[in-house]
Amino acid sequence: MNRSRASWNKKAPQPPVTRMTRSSSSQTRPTDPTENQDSGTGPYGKQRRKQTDSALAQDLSQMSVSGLDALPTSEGKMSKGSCDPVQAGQSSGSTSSPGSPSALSAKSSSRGGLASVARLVKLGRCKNVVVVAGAGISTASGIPDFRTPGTGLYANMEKYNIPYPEAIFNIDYFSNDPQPFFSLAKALYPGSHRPNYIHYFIRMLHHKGLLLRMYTQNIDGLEKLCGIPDDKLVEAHGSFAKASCHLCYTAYPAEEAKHAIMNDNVPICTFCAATVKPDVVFFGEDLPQKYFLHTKDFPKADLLIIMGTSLQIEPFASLVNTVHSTVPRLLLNRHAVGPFEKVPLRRGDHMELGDLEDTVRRFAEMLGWNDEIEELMRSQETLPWVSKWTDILSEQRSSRASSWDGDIQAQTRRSTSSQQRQRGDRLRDRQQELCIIQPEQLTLHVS
Ligand code: CNA
Repeated sequence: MNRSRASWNKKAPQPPVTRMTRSSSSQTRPTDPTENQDSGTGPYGKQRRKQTDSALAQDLSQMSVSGLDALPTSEGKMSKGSCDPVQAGQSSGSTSSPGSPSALSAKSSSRGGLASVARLVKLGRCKNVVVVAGAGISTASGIPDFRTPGTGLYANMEKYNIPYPEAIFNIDYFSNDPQPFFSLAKALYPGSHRPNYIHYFIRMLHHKGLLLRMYTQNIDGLEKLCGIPDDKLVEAHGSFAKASCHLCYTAYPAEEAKHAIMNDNVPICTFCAATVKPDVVFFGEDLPQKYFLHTKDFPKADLLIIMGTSLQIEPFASLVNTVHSTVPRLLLNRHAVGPFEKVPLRRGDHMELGDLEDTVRRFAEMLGWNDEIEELMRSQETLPWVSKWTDILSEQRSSRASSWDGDIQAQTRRSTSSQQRQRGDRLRDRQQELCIIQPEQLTLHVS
């Protein structure tokens, strides 16, 4: 993973600008670059202009919001305007009155968005589906998200003894005290959780040849575990699959880092003796190079599915604004988030609010994929290597455990002058590499 210097306070530039930092949505969100685009340039625009495809025209006329009446709240957001029914409902603690502009707006979007999108897929209109996902797709696997009140990690921060929630992913804070992150890492490390129906739904999109790419913010590795191939997956916030020094970026064996962290030890860089961390992207760190695929993928997408994310982290959140303005966007979440908080919704935007697993199951039923997904889950989850995977790993760990600690300590002591020279060269190379690639880098940020 390439990194540049942290740029904490930088405002998120608009995609596809390539330098970005992690931020929350209280920051001024970049304007939707697709809003002023020629609506006829995308595949759906062309279809609409021809006005020959009545089925599609009907689908487009049904672009809808479902569940808005039932679940009108968004999360942790300041009201953006009194005419926003979501915010109005939230601030008054009640739903909109039947004749209010907000109610009319919600009504005019009517129901059936999920069915409309299912129909488009069945008509063969969506062959380049991009999925954008967040922690909400893994709560059904027993992994808490960040922001869900009560169960989210941010609501349970006192046990990590940090001054504010984001500190746990702040690289400077980590540099000073890695313990809060390591405590969290113990809970998030892949191994004890299994992919759920939602992950397998996405794999089925791939199986059907429809998945252009999945962009996930998750670090739990469940996408890979359910069989979504590497070339279809962008783990935008990194993963636990690799580890390196947080200071000089020297690679460190991921399993050894895991072993140390799980045993409440601090993995130490064999080069500069700074703390090693899993290659999870912190605020102020660059996103993986693979993230740049978005510049090609999003303009090519003919359907965008956004699942289980609060769209609060930049630059990831703004990706959803980089599909063509005529491309349908489907939000599956518990709450309206990001551009879906605006009323009226953009033409072509759909949202289905409620429990994600329930929604995805209904979506799969509409597509006629449910049996196949169930079968895929059964076959994958009962594979002998899958069920034994965690056991094998932990057996390997414990058999190597006694030698690891000694090895690592010995390695740090064994630093001969020739090794130091070699490492000096490596560091210089690394610095040069960073200088060369710096303009192309992405940095995660929080505001
Ligand atoms: P978030 O800010 O916690 O948002 C999650 C969203 O999912 C919220 O809008 C929830 O309402 C929604 N949600 C949660 N459960 C459900 C459900 N069952 N049905 C419907 N909606 C649901 O998390 P984001 O992903 O938006 O934030 C990005 C962070 C979270 C990334 O940096 C991740 O690394 C980080 N994170 C990842 C994991 C993981 O890998 N599983 C867990 C916790 C945090």
